[in-house]
Amino acid sequence: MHVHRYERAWGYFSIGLVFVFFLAILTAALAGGIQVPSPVGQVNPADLSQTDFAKPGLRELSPGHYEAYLVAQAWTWNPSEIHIPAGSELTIYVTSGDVQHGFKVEGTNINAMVVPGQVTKVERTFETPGEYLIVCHEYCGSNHHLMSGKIVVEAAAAP
Ligand SMILES: [Cu+2]
Repeated sequence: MHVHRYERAWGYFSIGLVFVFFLAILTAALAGGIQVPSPVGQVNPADLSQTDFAKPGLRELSPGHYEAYLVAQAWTWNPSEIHIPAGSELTIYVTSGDVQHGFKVEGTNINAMVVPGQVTKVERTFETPGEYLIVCHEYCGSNHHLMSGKIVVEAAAAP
């Protein structure tokens, strides 16, 4: 079979690109520490009262370190607002009490699935004061588009 030399060259180039992209993924995962958000625990979605999600909300672990337990439920986030001071490190545990939801925080790289029965964990340090919109990006029913919340990062008080 005759293959034109340009076609052969582009073929080799395309195969080479696959290896370049694969190396980029390996570099990001191993050297850059970029990981896909993965479930860190399991809960019974029908009875969150026996879990850490019984009282959703923000907890201060130490100065500048917070954790938040967040429950996604059609069509709200509980709590719908989280307030932290600028420069805080925030760990968010999120689960769903009903159907599958999506968890995206605008202006950040936080983007994860919220699956009933599973606990999703995301971490980030919020340096810049402002309001960060939380949206559900997985269709979860007729009022999906109304499902939003926010993380309010407050500027440190002047000394
Ligand atoms: Cu939704």
